Amino acid sequence: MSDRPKLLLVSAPHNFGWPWGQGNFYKGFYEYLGTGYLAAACKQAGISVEILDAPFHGWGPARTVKEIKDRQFDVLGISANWQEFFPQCAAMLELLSDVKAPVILGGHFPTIARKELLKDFPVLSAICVGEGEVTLVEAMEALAAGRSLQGPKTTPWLEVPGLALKSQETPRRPMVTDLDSLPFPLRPQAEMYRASKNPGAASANILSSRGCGGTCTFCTIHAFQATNPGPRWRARSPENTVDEMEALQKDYGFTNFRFVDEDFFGRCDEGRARAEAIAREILKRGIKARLEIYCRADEVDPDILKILKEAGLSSIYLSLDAVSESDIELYGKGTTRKQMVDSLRYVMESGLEFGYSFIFWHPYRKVSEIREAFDLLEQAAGGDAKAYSRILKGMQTGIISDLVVLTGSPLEERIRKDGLLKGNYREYSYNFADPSAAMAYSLVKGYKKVRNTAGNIWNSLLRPRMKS
Ligand code: B12
Ligand code: SF4
Repeated sequence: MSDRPKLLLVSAPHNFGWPWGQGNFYKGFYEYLGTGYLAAACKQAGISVEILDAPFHGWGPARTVKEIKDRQFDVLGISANWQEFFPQCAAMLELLSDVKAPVILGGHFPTIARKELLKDFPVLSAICVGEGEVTLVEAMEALAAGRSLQGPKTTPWLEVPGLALKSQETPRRPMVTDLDSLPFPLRPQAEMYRASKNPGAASANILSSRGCGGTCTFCTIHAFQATNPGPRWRARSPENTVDEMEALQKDYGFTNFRFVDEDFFGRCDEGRARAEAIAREILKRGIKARLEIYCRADEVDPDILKILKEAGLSSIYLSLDAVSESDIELYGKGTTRKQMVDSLRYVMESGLEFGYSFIFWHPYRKVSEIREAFDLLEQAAGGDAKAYSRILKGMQTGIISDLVVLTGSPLEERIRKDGLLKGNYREYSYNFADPSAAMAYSLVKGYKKVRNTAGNIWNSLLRPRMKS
């Protein structure tokens, strides 16, 4: 180990929607900010750090491992947020089994499944429990300071809060409450995102808040938040948020900004006031920008949309999720059907581009309920055929969208209790309680498979291949 330990931060490979080796970001791929935030905190503390973003390059596990082994590092940090992508990360961890440096894994899924993952992957030295900026800096500093300590290479980490080690968990670390105190994330690929000809990719992602006040039972954001003490929703100030936008405009020329907050409005009055203040700050500084946000159906109304639109809001994504009345209860949405209908009306009347999602299939689905989703859309269209077709176009998940049972989610427990859960903590599937739902599901799924195969053939014939 050199004087100051070197950190290599890897965003684990994943194959979101298209084959490896073709440079994912060309297809409207989203920038991942987790490694950027971690690297910025390390850089600020004087720690030498390099980011390897495997999904951005379209690298699979083997290529990622080759890139890792071609580099010199004293600590390997791996980010593996998504449970659904974990098979690729698992393949990579297997191939890394001879790495001598300490390996630390972080993200939503690793935080939740830390005990099982530490047991199943001997190469892992530690898992970061929750947000990692402060923990990672302290872990790097502890290694630098504790080199003379006897015992395993991670002995100095026994003193670092926020870690799960093979032998024990260190005390929990409170969430960062003053988000303005964090340095802006490093963005090694910003230039390429901005220059992308694909409008979906040519946006800078901005994280203006963390956490969510929602209680959706299929989600694990609340479980992730609950691992460490602190408020469930925290926000950056409007000034700090707009400072970052200004810097991104000045440094790279970005004009499109995608707010990737779990919930932009925070489901509280303070969150709404902050959203308005961000809009005012943008207008005050005369920033010309196109904005995109994600939010819940119970958070939009014409007033808030008006001011955000003045500030550049061009597109909005609503998580509707619940297909039927009974889904609202099952999914713990806390949103009424009226709010769902109204939110669609408001976004349509505001003239914004919009998208929304339903989760159509789950173990308790009754085929007759599916109609309720389309009734809701018809209601939002108010009998206007043009409006209805516009609303239909906004449905981004499609009729095959199915529940992904996440480890640590309240639905995992319920489905297990009902004897319908299959698989293990890394990858669950389920049986349907109603056999006619099972049959209908396999029909739609078969159709989707055929459509995707045709789409892939079309894509691979038309899209120029990038060097992997
Ligand atoms: C960008 C994004 C994507 C991109 C990923 C692009 C990429 N380059 O990898 C894409 C579009 C591919 C994507 C896909 C999906 N996504 Co997504 N995505 C996001 C989004 C908007 C931003 C991620 C981000 O930048 N976060 C900001 C960073 C700072 O937070 P973080 O990742 O948690 O990192 C911190 C800690 O986890 C920790 N940490 C992380 N890594 C490491 C590593 C080390 C070494 C250490 C020490 C610490 C550490 O420290 C970090 C800093 O504090 C989040 C929402 C969000 N705000 O997180 C949703 C989100 C993560 N996605 C979500 C979902 C559901 C999906 C999909 C499953 C949706 C779907 N059904 O298709 C798919 C996955 C599909 C699949 N097949 O698996 C959910 C997850 C919900 C949950 N866990 O219950 C989220 C929270 C959105 C939401 N509110 O519903 N997604
Ligand atoms: S609103 Fe989104 S982030 Fe919040 S609990 Fe529901 S699904 Fe999770």
